[in-house]
Amino acid sequence: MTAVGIIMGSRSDWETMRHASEILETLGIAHETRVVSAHRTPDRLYDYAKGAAGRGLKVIIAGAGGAAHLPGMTASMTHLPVLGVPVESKALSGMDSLLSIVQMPGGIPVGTLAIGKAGAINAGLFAVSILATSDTAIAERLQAWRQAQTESVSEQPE
Ligand code: RP5
Repeated sequence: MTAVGIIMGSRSDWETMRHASEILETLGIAHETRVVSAHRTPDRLYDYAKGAAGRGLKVIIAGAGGAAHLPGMTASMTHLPVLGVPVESKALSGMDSLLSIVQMPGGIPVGTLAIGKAGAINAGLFAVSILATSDTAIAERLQAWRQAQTESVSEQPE
């Protein structure tokens, strides 16, 4: 069953959000990817957020840039954990995206990651951590991945 939904405000966000998809792929987590814009396709957003839990999704990763309302609006319509990825915008280098996503009013949380690629990777890993709390096989795969990462770090700079 698909466990994680990755949504993004525009196809132009894919270059960033594909990194979330890739880490989920690496760790064997079934996921889906969709373009869902808070501003341009509000009805699609409503349907996606309202239907997510019922379809069996466990976590939603939402990436958006600029006036990035997608993660917050998604969180307002589902009890599932929503992880927000601020996409690096051209005009303000993603500071607009970051502040739009991170400054949620009390009551509707969005777990906000870093701007850009690092945030997308970590959103994927965070989603895996959430799933791992109730799935031993996923926890073992995540621990093995972390161990491999540790072992790949050389002590020598060259
Ligand atoms: C946001 O506007 C999207 O998330 C994207 O980051 C930004 C620009 O979108 P495009 O004009 O490239 O479609 O809604």
